[in-house]
Amino acid sequence: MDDATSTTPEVFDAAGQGGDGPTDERAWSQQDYHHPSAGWGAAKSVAKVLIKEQRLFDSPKVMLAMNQEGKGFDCPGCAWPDALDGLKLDLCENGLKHVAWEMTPKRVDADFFARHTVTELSSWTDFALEDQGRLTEPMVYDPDTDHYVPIGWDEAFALFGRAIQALDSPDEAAFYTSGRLGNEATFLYQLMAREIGTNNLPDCSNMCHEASGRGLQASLGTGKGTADLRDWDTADAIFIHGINAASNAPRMLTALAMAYRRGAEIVHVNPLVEAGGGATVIPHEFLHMALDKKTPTSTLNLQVRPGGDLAFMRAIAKAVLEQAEHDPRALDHEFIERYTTGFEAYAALVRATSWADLERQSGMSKAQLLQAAGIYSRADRSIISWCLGVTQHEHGVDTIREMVNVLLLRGNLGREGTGPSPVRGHSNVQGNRTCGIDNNPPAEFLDRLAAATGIEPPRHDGYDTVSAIHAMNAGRLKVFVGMGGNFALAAPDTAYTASGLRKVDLTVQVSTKLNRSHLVHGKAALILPCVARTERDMQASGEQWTSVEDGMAMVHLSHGIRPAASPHLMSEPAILAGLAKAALPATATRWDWYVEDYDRIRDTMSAALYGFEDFNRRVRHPHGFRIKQPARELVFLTPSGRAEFSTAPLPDVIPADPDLLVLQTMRSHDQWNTTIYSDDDRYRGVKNLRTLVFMNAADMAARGLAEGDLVDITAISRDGSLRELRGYRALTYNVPRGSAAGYMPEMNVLVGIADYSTQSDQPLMKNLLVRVTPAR
Ligand SMILES: Nc1nc2c(c(=O)[nH]1)N[C@H]1C(S)=C(S)[C@@H](COP(=O)(O)OP(=O)(O)OC[C@H]3O[C@@H](n4cnc5c(=O)[nH]c(N)nc54)[C@H](O)[C@@H]3O)O[C@H]1N2
Ligand SMILES: Nc1nc2c(c(=O)[nH]1)N[C@H]1C(S)=C(S)[C@@H](COP(=O)(O)OP(=O)(O)OC[C@H]3O[C@@H](n4cnc5c(=O)[nH]c(N)nc54)[C@H](O)[C@@H]3O)O[C@H]1N2
Ligand SMILES: [Mo]
Repeated sequence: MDDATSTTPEVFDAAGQGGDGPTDERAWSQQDYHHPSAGWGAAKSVAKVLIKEQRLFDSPKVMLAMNQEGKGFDCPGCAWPDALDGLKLDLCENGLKHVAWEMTPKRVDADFFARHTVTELSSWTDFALEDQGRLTEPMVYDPDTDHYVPIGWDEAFALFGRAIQALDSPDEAAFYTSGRLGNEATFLYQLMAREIGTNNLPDCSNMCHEASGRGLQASLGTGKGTADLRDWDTADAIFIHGINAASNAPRMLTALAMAYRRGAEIVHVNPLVEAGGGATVIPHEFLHMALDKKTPTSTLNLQVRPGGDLAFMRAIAKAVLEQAEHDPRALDHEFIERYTTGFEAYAALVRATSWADLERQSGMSKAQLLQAAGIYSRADRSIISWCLGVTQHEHGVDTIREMVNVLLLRGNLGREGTGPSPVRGHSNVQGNRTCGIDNNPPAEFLDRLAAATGIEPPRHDGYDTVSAIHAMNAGRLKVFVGMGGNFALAAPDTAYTASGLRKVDLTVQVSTKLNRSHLVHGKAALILPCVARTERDMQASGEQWTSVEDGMAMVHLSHGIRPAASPHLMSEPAILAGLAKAALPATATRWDWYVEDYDRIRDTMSAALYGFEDFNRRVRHPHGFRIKQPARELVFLTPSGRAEFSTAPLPDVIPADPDLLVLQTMRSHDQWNTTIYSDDDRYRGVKNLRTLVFMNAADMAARGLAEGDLVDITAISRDGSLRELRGYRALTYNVPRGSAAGYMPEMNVLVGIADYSTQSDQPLMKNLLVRVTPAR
């Protein structure tokens, strides 16, 4: 990086705030990006990664095995579903980069750890840490020498077992899940936690789509979206809120381009005009690829005020209700009558909300709002989809319920081409929740689990991500297990999270690559390396497969095809069995028996989990199977037995102090959550710079800032505490006045632990109140 200084507080010793990319002497630059998304820019970027990871030769074979029905592995890149015709080269630049990252020939072995102390590694960038390659054998932290040293698997398990048995209460242990974990391992993981006696199961969903689950559950009685890929292929109008599709769900672009060709309306609602709101070259259309021929992926881009999506949706509802005064077809009266409750109260609320308030809170003119409403009312079938731009706000749950309200008005549910459609993040994050990762599990789930497994699960709630961090800091958490992920960097309030992790007696990280969470560790610490998604998993009965659930509730098998990165790796289910047996000497669960043959885990899951009946047979179908969505069949598991209109007050999302900006933290094109591939952000035209803040030209001018000036960013937390990042560069960008944007995870130093939504408990990662001033 250039002269951008490090930050305060220096959370990770010499390393600054974490989340940094490769150090590079090149100067930074920024230009507008005029090319279509995907296409040759993407192809070039993939080639670079394959060359860097020395994977140009065997990659084509591996890539062709990705997302192919009935064989091959599920792309770990995102949760977008696989193409249903199974013929397409169903892959994307960022999926390929993600797989290449996993397949690197580089290794982090015992010699590596012997050469570097933890203190030394702590001064490395996060890029450099992961760039060392794959972890090869279990390691334990040695406080006398400050090195990680090798430990046998059995000894490692025994260390964990002793730590669990030494607890005063099982609730002194917490078990974090990142959304990579396959369904079978997920089931064993929650079984272990609950047999130990705790529901402390924080997960990345607590930072991601918790609001979606809660909103949909309250409105429709299901925590998932109802739309699937066929619906995306048949909708007349698709509304896309708060997703950077070209970077974070690139295979969605194909669905959007196809929708455009059939004449569907595609409305992007986002404070930024992202590349997905432009045009794309569809990668498997080789002729178009050769000619760089682009297809639009948008018919309308609307720049919403941060947090203004509820107002935007209510404006659509208001326009629909006004139209209904003279046009009986504006509302689906029959649907409302038969399937919903609360319509009158909602309609009264909407009528009572003024256009002036809706304009102000959405940040759009009435003309723009009516244009969007016109698209919605002309369409026979509409889908509304969203991602983090909606969920990581205070009013995420209310906003999602408002989206459902709007869908209900015109019966856009339970029919082809319609429905709510959250775009999930990690490739199996939805499966994790389905298979029991829930710190607040419903009683029916626990009853079925008890009946199927014979364990007595605890009935009280456990910690989620935010409460787990508090518990660590208060000395109430003694053992923390990270099943994948990078908790130290992904979680909010980096300094507070780090101090919490350091107070824990034992941290256990099950990982594929070295990351910050191995360096910010408990008094004792284990690194347990595992077999990855692309790799073969051999057990006593032969080769095993694992299943995953995509973001549209399709469950299918994933077959690793490459040899494991090291002969000393264990699979995630095998590691969990080892940990569980050590922690539970009198266990009633046949852990080894399960690991010998994952079909046995699936048989128990059939009995324990709703929607997994006959799991082993159905999952072997070429596309797997779809978990039944009752709401899709117009069966509503809500208290009223109907779809419930909500009546949330219109939130005021405009900061009272005009000097404050609303800052969102987002991903660059060249990163995967806490994994940073480079300091570039292609579609936003940025090269070699991550320590930046995008601002509106008028907000720059008001602060006397010129392009590229160094600034300090001070976040004002809800509890009044201040957090600061120094020496960032302010860049002019097309963001609404009063808002700003920068990158996660480094900006997690600005997210106060008190800054979480009271509706979803999600940290407000898209809604920080900050002051930006010229650097001191
Ligand atoms: N290549 C790649 N793919 C990924 C990931 C990755 O890091 N890299 N991460 C995966 C994960 S875990 C997830 S959860 C998803 C995340 O996918 P995204 O949700 O696309 O993630 P972000 O980069 O945080 O982008 C948030 C988007 O919301 C917009 N936004 C911010 N505030 C608002 C608002 O108030 N209203 C609206 N309408 N929009 C707003 C931002 O401008 C931005 O476009 O991607 C998954 N896929
Ligand atoms: N400020 C801010 N913070 C955010 C967000 C934001 O938008 N803004 N987004 C949030 C969201 S949506 C999410 S989902 C979280 C992500 O949080 P996490 O899921 O905790 O983080 P990742 O960066 O995805 O985890 C990367 C690590 O996972 C490990 N890993 C990779 N593959 C495997 C595997 O197959 N098995 C195992 N056991 N380990 C593996 C590797 O060691 C790698 O270093 O971050 C959240 N944090
Ligand atoms: Mo996520």
